Amino acid sequence: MLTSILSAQPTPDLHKTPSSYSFWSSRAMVAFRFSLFLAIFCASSGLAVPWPASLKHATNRLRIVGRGLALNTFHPESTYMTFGQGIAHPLTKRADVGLEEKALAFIQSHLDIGADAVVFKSGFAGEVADHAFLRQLIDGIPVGNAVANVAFNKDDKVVAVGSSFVPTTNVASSVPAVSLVDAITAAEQALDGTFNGHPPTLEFLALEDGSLRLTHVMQIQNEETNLWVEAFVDAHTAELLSVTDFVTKASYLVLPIQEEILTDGFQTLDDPQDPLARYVSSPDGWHSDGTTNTTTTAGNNAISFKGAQTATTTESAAGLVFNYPQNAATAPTTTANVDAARVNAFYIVNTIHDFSYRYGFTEAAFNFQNNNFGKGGAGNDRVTISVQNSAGVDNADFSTPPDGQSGAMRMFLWDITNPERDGALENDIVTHENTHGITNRMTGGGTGRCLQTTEAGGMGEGWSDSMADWNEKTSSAVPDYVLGQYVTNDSAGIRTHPYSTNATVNPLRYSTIGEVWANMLHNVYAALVGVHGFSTTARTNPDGTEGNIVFLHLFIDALPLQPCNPTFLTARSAWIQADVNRYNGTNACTLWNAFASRGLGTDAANHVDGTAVPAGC
Ligand SMILES: *[C@@H]1O[C@H](CO)[C@@H](O)[C@H](O)[C@H]1NC(C)=O
Ligand SMILES: *[C@@H]1O[C@H](CO)[C@@H](O)[C@H](O)[C@H]1NC(C)=O
Ligand SMILES: *[C@@H]1O[C@H](CO)[C@@H](O)[C@H](O)[C@H]1NC(C)=O
Ligand SMILES: *[C@@H]1O[C@H](CO)[C@@H](O)[C@H](O)[C@H]1NC(C)=O
Ligand SMILES: [Ca+2]
Ligand SMILES: [Zn+2]
Repeated sequence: MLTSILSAQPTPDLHKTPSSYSFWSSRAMVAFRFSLFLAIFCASSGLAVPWPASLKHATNRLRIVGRGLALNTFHPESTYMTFGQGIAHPLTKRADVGLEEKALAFIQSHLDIGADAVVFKSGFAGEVADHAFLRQLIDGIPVGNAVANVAFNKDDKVVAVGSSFVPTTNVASSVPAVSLVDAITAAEQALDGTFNGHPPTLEFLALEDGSLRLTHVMQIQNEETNLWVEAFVDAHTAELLSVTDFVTKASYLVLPIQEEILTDGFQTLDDPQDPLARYVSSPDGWHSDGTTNTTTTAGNNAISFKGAQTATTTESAAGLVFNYPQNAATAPTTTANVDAARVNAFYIVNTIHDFSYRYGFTEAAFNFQNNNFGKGGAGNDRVTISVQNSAGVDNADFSTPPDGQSGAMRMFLWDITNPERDGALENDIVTHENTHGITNRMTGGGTGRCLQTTEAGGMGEGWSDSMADWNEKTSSAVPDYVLGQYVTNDSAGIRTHPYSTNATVNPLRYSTIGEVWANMLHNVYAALVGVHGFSTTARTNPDGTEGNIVFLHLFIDALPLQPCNPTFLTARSAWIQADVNRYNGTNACTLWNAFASRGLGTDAANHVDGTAVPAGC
């Protein structure tokens, strides 16, 4: 059940013919497209309408964890404001005030709270904005799901503030009655997993009924059931109250059945590494961790191996000549094909590391590296890539624990064809998974906790598809985009519709939620390339003015700018603000028109389409 690139949905046609399932109301059907797990839960419990309150997908998520435990997690709604050219903060007039100090001062005045009610969590200075991430504090204990983010532009003005701080009228005693050991036992039993030794914390947790519970927070894993969560166990009752799910799973996807051949071929790339990466993103190259050089698919940014890291070796190549052609006629598990898979995934993840670094996913911005070369952030967290992982089939997933713990990519075999196909050989799937790591780390300050609601998690799928879409462009043409053609041997890929600027080809709008975020970004991309043209060197030169470069800057810049658990509305606002920060708002109308073309205009709200754009657009 815990899947990422697409669901393990047993009746794949269901999504494509919603009208034939009259059992569900249209709203339930929308939710069904959006959340497979939710829909299954509702079907079995006989509920026709999963969301009594229409906005719950912005604050909740029903999760099925471990061996089928259903948990409804709650994430207080974020308020979010952006300020264009910026507003002053209380310490504006003081010279040399640090990010932490001014962020704390601003949030105290903005929310009218005392200095003892907020604590700095993390922050970093980006190229065009500085970002601070804060948490609510009660009796010196942080509230795990009540957070804030403040962004400052380079004129020292506040340009964005998000907050999910909650009222503190009903707060549990801050002295635990249940020991940590007992809490861990309770979590292990409830989740059918094992505490992984990562240092536990004591945090308050805001619940939907307005109460604040004291919780022991610890990580629980179970490889067999694809479980890796942060468990929040009530420190007074030992009840499991909530989880942060680090494994990114899809929720609205289908497996189509028609088949067609993929034509893209393999190429030998000599020294594909960004030549300037040695000075910028990977100072010691791809085959060194900063102290030791390797001749294997193990380096500072990633390590790729078959199956389990402990059980199987990485790929080795004398002289770093990784020349392992795939043999398409034989099973993926044959030696030559395992070699090809390890090498390809390693190459893609390193390439993404290097170009995303140039656009702002740096050490300080919580990226994945073992050695951070003293540039900030927490190290020892290169991406682990398990190819041909046996935990699943017809899928892939990516786990994003907090900064300082490795992101874990797992690629599975796809059994639709004979011989089977390997997801590690389909670049859009590797890109999709790797992008989950980028969005989960950059939203909310490196905690891995801020794409947890149904809506934010669904948008996470959209960013991942959008990055794959971006990555495959080679000219200013913006053809319809399909993901997952190779592994499925299907020209329709694994989504319900191709991504297209043509509303006949892809009719999804804001009101249909689900996959539409990726199509909105496809339209934004097409509009920007239409205005600014296309650069063939966007991966290695982020300083160009072309539309695909502008797009990726705004994509990355908006992530730390948006609030924890963003909605379509707040994520869109973050893009508009990102454009002000970097381009002084010159693309505002281009962006507004593209978002409005799919119903996300200025008058959009509560998943009702709006096509209005600001005056002058
Ligand atoms: C690792 O290789 C790089 C060149 O790729 C070289 O500059 C560096 O000195 C080597 N480091 C060690 C420890 O051998
Ligand atoms: C892929 O689909 C085509 C067309 O349906 C079919 O001829 C071919 O055998 C399929 N390839 C595999 C490996 O299943
Ligand atoms: C949009 O797609 C439809 C269906 O493929 C096609 O008939 C139509 O010409 C397309 N419109 C444009 C503007 O390309
Ligand atoms: C930026 O845009 C604002 C209006 O939105 C304008 O007043 C200002 O002059 C612009 N700054 C630059 C450097 O173009
Ligand atoms: Ca890191
Ligand atoms: Zn995904």
